[in-house]
Amino acid sequence: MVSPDHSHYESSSPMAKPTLRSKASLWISDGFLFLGGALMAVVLIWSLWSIASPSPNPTPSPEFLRPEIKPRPAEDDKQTEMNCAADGVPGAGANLRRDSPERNFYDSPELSYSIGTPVRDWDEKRRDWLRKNPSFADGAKDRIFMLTGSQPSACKNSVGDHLLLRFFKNKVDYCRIHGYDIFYNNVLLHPNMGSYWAKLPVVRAAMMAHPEAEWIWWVDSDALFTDMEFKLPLDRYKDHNLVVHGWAHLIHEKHSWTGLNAGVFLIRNCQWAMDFMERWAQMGPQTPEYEKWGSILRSTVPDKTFPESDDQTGLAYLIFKEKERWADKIYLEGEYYFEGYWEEIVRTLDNITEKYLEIEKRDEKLRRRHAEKVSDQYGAFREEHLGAAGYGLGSWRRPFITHFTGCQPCSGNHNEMYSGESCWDSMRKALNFADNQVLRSFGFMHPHPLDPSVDAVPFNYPSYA
Ligand SMILES: [Mn+2]
Repeated sequence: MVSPDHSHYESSSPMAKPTLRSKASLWISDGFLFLGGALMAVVLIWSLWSIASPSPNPTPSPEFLRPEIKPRPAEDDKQTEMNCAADGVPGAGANLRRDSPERNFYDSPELSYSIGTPVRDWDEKRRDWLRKNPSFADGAKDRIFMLTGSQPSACKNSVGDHLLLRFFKNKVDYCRIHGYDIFYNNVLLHPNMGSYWAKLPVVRAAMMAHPEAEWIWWVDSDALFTDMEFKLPLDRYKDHNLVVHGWAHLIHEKHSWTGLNAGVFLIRNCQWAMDFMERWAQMGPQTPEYEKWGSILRSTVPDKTFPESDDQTGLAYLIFKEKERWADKIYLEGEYYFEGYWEEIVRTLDNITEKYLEIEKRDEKLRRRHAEKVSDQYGAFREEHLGAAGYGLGSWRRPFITHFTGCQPCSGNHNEMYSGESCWDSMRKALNFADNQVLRSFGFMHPHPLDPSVDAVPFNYPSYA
């Protein structure tokens, strides 16, 4: 996305010294180890119990130490085989080797994956498909499908493709940890919808290609997860169909195009969204109306500085101008970094690392080695310590998504208010900050935020990692 207006660049402070190993040795003593072992037993019992029991029960019985694996009712033999270890994982019982032979919307010759071809009765069509493919019904209510992508050709910037690979790897890591599917698109699904318009046809196609998903989550190629544990608060969005990072007063009162950011959004796979995508796309470069929309947007959005119609200004316009039709179903998330501006975030990462180390000093179960697959559980444990951290600007919580708006890793162009170095160093720093959260489950970490090498972290509990 093109860059929004923001404050002057200030060069980030010199990188903090490596802290991981030196800190660890200060506080791990024999006494601590002994006490740690005893506490650990208590914590382990408590934590296993809290996983197994959905309702509060102050006197856990011994069963909780033997997690029970219940076979599901057999639909066919293969599926039972897949299911028996999958209890509690949403959608893990999905049968990938069976499609219902009954006719469904995929058999309708008049339908298309392309934007510009409106779909009717999509909610019913999706429901019908799920009815006929019941192994996908479990978990369908909250199922998320992530989308991202970049241009079809090689990057002009010599390290651009490497950076895109790292940004993509970060999304794959996040999705693997949370059990989400992800698709990376690098072709133009509509030949005339390039740059920031290119995502619209991808979202439209994905809605139809993935009827099992309730939510499609677009995340720009220049955005990355800097909290690998945080999960979208989907309950909060239950009455909404589109979620973007934004501030209502900036859109409704100021008609500002920077009142939201269109580089990350969550859209429900439903008829409303089909209609909305068609409406939004009507402002795009593939239509004869493109120039007209350029002037309409420029005349109604005072801080828009360039003549072309763009997706972000178009989205803001639909919210303030066609309020009755759309705004009720659009959630402007401003509480946490649904996506956040890198220049504001990257300078806070060292302090956040310190704060999280302090939490881990206090809570042994957070230092416990565990399989990557159960990382969600440790994210929930950590959450208990983050009540005072706050969210967003000024918080010491790990920022959820850091967006390198204005840096353009692939082209190498960047907004003139930053030096190229600040962009590239900040990207490496944020990528390593995120990577450390993943690598520790594999037993390694970067010793310093800008160091590409890694050190092994001690295996034995409760050494710090
Ligand atoms: Mn972007």
